[in-house]
Parts: sequence; C-alpha cells; structure tokens
Amino acid sequence: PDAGQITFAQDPQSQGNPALRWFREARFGMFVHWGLYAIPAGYWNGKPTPHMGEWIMHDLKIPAEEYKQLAASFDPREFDANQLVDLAVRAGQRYLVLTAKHHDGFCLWDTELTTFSSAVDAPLGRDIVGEISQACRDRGIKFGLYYSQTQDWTHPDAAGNDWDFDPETQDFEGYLQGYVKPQLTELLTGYGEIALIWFDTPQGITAEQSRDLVEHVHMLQPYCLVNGRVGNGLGDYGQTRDNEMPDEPAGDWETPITGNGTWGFTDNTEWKSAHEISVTIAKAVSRGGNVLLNVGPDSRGAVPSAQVVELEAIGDWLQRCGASIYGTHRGPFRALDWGWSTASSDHVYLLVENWPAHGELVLPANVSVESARLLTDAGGTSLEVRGAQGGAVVDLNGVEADAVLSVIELTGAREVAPL
Ligand code: H79
Repeated sequence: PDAGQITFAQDPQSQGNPALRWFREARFGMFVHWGLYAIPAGYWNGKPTPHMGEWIMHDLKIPAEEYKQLAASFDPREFDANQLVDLAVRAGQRYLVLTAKHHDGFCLWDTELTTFSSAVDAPLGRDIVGEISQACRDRGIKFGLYYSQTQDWTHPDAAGNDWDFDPETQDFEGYLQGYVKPQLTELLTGYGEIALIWFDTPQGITAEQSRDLVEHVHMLQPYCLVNGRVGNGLGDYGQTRDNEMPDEPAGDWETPITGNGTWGFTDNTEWKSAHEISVTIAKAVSRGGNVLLNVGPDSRGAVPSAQVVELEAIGDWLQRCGASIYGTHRGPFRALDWGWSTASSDHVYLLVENWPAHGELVLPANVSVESARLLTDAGGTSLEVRGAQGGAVVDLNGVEADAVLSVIELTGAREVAPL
C-alpha cells in the first residue's frame, strides 16, 4: 500500500445492522407526509395555524371528535401511488418513508385497531400503505414507515393531547402494548420488506419502552432499520433534529428536511431550490449522512407542481453527478472555503458551491492529484491540474459552472505531507 494514499475513518457503527449497507449507499430519500391535515391545509374556519400544517389539530386545540370528522372528506380518488414513486425515481431518491400514522392518529392502512383510517372511515376506502409499498417494490425503491409512537392526539391513552384527555389518568404503557405494538405487527407482517421504521418525538418514553419497541421491530423483521427517535439513545442510526445540519457526527445518520416550511401540505410556496437541496445533500454526504427530503401531497394526493420542478432538477443533477453521492462516504478535505468533499474507494469528489475567483480551485496544501475532470452530462471534461507536489490547483478557467452544483472528480489524490 502507498503510504501517501489518503485513508478514511471507518464508521464506528459499521458493526451494526447489516441493512445499514443500503442506507449508506442510498444517501437521498423521499419523506411523504400525507394525512387528514392536507384537507384544512393550514386553516381552520378561516383561522391560520401558526406553525406546521400537520400540527393544526394540536396548535388550534381542535377537539378530537371534531377533527375526526375530516375523515369523511378524505377522498383522493385520483391518487396514484405509481406517479408518486415515479417522482421519487426521477428525483434520484433511493428510499421513501411514508407517514403510516402521524401525531393526529389517522392511519393510512387497513388496521384492525381503529376505524380511523383511509381504508374504513374515509370514503376513499383504500389501503395507501399497501399501494405505495407495492409501487416502491416494483421500482426497486426501499420502503419505510413513519409511525408516531408517543403522540396520538385522538387516542385517549397516548401523549400530546391535553385538551381532550387527562394526562393524570392516561395508561401510556397500555397504549404501547395494546395499540402501538399490534399496529407495528400489522405493518411489519402485511406489506413485505419494510426497510425502516421512523419513530418521532421520543419525549416521555422510558428506556425500557424504547428497547421494547426496537426488539419488537427486529423480532418481526431483523433487517428493518430503526431510527434514533425511538428514544433513549437506541436505534440503528442517528438522527439530527428536523431541518438540522450537524458539523461532524459519528456513525450513520440522517437529516429530515422540509421542501418548504411545513411537512403537511399548506399554501406555503417557498420551495427550496434544486441548488439549495444539492448543497444540503453535499454537506450531509461529506459528513457521512443521508438527506430525507419531504413532500406533502395535497388533499387529492398531488405534489405541488412548483416542487416537482425542483425535484426533477435535483434528479437531473444526480444523473450527472450521482457518482459523488451514491455509495460515497465522508470526504477527506475539511473546512474548504469553496465547498465540500466526498469519497469513494477510487475517487475524491469536490462539490464546489463558491466558484473560485480567477478560476483557480486551490486544494489543501498537503495534497497532490494525478488528474481531475468535471462531472457533466457529456461524461466529463478533463481539467488541468498544476502544482502536483502539494498545494495543487485545479484550473477552472473557461469552465462553466453547473446550473445546480459543480462536481469535480479527482483521481490519484494523495497526501504528500502531514497537514
Ligand atoms: O413529522 C414532522 C413534524 O411534525 C415532527 N417531526 C417532523 C419529521 C415534529 N414533531 N414534533 N416536532 C416536530 C417539534 C414540534 C415543535 C412545535 Fe410546537 C410544534 C413547535 C410549534 C408546533 C408544540 C407547539 C411545541 C411548541 C408549540
């Protein structure tokens, strides 16, 4: 082995669940927040909800019996799971996570535990988990489920609703054993391979209760990943807070991000651009993590067309530059003033946000490089590299920056001196 070859730290969690292998390669997924909250879409009797659309019941203290009436209007007959998953494919997303049950308790599958579902109380009468899981399977997209394990604002024994239910008399353990676990059994036995369970808001759950949920999931499907929000430091991979980009987390991790300022559909149209999304992906992958980007379909099941434009642009970018994202890991270069780095076993990738003045991209002073090329539609233009004995410079004069984010592939990058 060449002593000058740049080596990369192993993930400390690499001894973990073997399914982390697909998770590390995927790097980019689609989060789908869809439920009854798409009908009021941020307004209740004309009053706007102050925060995220899916929190409307909580934030406006809507009585459970009143909120549950929304199910009678949930009738997105035109919804086509194939179209939704095709969009994920076009966006370059390798996994999809659907809100089987969010904090409001409405279920998107045909569950024995309640009639409050898309299959029974809703005129739609369909099993959305079944439809989307099938569409994902047909397209080779990993399928995971979001499940709100602590909060359920329409369940008298769950957390989160103190305007209908009295926290003093609630039986939370009874809710976990008699409702949550049987529902997880349905989800993990009725829909084929489930790639991951995405729990949320672990406040108030004991370590024993979190461990019980992890063991329940793994007893039913050992290769189903459990996210860190199962609580108490457990789970197969770590999680940032919503919309957060950590500096240098250890191990395998994921950041969930909204496409605008809300998870459930509202009239908010401040869509993150393809460029902003690409920068988020570049930062996350350069630090060893994944990005789970949200879509909030409307009450008919449609993703707003302005967001589709950005998703398709990201997909186009990944067609050109995906070699720098899929299957890559933490990059060797830190604190670059022009962007981020990722690496595969063969190459180092430079994701350049700030195009350098004078067209000269300066690499860290202890690094030399054999060759460089630009990742483009056409398959790559060679770039001139100067200063091969360290402090190398990649010449970008006359090179046009990518419309989304420029990526340069380095071959033979090596340390010529300790930094
Ligand atoms: O599913 C999405 C969110 O609904 C969920 N996580 C993502 C993936 C989430 N659950 N809790 N939170 C996010 C934190 C919520 C905090 C707040 Fe509020 C809700 C701030 C404003 C509304 C409750 C009411 C806490 C403060 C005021």
